[in-house]
Amino acid sequence: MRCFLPILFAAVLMSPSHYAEDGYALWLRYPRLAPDSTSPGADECPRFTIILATPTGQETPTLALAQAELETALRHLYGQPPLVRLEAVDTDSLPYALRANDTKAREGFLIAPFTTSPQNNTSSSPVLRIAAASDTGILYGVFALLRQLQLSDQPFSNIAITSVPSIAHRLLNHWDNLDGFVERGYAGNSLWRWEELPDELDPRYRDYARAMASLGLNGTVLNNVNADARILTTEYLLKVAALADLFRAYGLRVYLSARFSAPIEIGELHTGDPLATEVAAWWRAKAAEIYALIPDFGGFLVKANSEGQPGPHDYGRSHAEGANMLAEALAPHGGIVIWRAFVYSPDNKTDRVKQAYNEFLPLDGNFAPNVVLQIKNGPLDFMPREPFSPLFGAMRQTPLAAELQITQEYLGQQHQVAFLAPMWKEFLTSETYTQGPGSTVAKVIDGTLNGHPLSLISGVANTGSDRNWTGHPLAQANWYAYGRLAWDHTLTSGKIAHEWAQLTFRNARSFDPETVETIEKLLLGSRETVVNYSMPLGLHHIMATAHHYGPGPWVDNLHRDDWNPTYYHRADEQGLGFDRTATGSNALSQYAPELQTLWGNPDTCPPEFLLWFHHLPWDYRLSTGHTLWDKLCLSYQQGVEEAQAMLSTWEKLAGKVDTERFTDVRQRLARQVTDAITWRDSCLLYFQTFSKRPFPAGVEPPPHSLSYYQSLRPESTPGNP
Ligand code: BDP
Repeated sequence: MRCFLPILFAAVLMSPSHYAEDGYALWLRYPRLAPDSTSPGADECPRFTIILATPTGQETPTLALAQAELETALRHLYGQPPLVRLEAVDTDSLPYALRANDTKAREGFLIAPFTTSPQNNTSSSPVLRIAAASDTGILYGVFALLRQLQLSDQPFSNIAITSVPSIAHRLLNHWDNLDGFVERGYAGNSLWRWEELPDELDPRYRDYARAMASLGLNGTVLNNVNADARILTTEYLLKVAALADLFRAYGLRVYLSARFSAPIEIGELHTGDPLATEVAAWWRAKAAEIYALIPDFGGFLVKANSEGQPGPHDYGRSHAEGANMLAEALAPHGGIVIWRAFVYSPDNKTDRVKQAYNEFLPLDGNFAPNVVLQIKNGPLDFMPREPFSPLFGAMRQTPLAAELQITQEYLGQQHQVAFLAPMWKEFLTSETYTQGPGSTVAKVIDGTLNGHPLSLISGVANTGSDRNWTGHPLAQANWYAYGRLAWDHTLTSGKIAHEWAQLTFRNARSFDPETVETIEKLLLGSRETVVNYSMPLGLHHIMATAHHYGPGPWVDNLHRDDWNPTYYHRADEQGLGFDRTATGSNALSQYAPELQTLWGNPDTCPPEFLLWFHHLPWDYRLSTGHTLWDKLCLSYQQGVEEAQAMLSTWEKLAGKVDTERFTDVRQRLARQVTDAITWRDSCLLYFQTFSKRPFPAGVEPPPHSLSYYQSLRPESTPGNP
């Protein structure tokens, strides 16, 4: 061990986390590990050799980043930088999965012990080879290797991984405005300093791109879906190009949210009609201008005719006509249009959750091949729990992308822990039954079920200018989980939680696997806890107005009926819940017959969707033997108790987690307990005005009256536009 001490000292000085654990380093902390004990001469500082093999074998900016990452990481992990060699590989010798001529194969990688020509291995230390059909594949392979080294006690020389992403386009969507405000952002301001660009480049842009590459995320939409047309002016495009230039080597492509009325607002046209020749010509010219500046520009994300945004309906045209006009402008350059399906109209009295299906299903087959329809996971709006949007099972001829919300708009924002992998897995593994059992949502999105080469997933970012990127230190786990699932949707929540906890909290000098296990368990139960104390049993949209933080089940005075919580819970003296069966809105009819049968009968409907699909009497008896009223009360109570348990679990980690992050998380968990109690007491007192029943045993009586809870106003609510 003699050579480790001075190197350790140097490593600490250079470590990305030498500031104390402020969270900036994310899951890329590279703490010192013990040397690979199985390597010959381990206690003499093993010097690993890593071969990076691409078809050309030539140095590129991406390969330079890959080498630098290996050097920094291994110096920190083992006290020795590796020997890195570039080599050419014959593509035909790569595994079949890496040879296909598509994005997924190109971005895949192979990591294997190098055994073919031992004579080339002049040292006795281990040699690994990372091979890929592209240099981006190599960079992803490097991050996978570094992750693996920190996770397993596998000797370096045994690591063998072949991996190809499930989905071709893996994006973050930033809801960032040009003035730095982040809509539904709870971690400070935008990362993009538009006023400084293009001349000044914040070093943080590189750290962002590196974090994205470490997860295999390959696209970023820089601006809010409620778009400002100015992003498409030459002045802003130059700024966008500066970011794109910087992100390119990390395999990260830039996309922009485009405002449909931009030709009027910044182009001096009098119309934005997609069928007007001058409008199509304007977009063609705009696309040409963009690609001249940003040759690998990804494409446009569009929110049209939704919540006041302009769109093709303004001219009596369909969503397909609008999307196809933009698609035609981008097609010659290889760009795509990501058209959002989050539409519902103020004049439409149909159950809001049915509207997107009604709007888009008739258009199936009418979209250009470079259009992908981006659909939120549920048919309403990122609630703590929703069934999957029925469009995923219905639109077979259009590539469908999932939009997930990483930022916790409805799940406690920056104050509460809600690890979202279990929610996303629930969605991805949902059966659509389109082609019988096994027709999961994941297979729709990855393009395999309906045979679409274009596949895409988007996550609404939870990043911001806060030093730790995500506000709540544990919310980093959601950025991580999103990236890992976008790469491989078959990963389990447990594995992802374990990886993240170990990479983020491992401290080699006092490594305690129990700490990692405790954090992992806390994460895994956290989303269900939030559901229990806020919207259990399929309740939805009963949050406070505008800022969406905390309870507001009593709200009934908003100018749009379908923004009112009372529209959704439908509490009355008879009972609670939204009847979406044939006797109600019949939203159920938008799902496959198998699901209609299962969900249509309250006795077989899973309890978590009960009040989503049914209006049930207060005395309705659940399979657990409880009445609906008692079960509702007990669910809220359970949520509170689980929040309290999370706090006491965390408190046991005192001294095991660094003080900075320990204290920050402890404070937020204490706040979460208070918030959970407020949710429980507000909702139960309010629903009790209808049920007129006492609280069952075990439910703590609220200390205040309903009017007290109705008068509460949070002090400051970031992210509210
Ligand atoms: C809602 C948000 C709103 C977004 C909208 C959207 O409250 O800020 O603009 O979704 O996705 O959840 O377009």
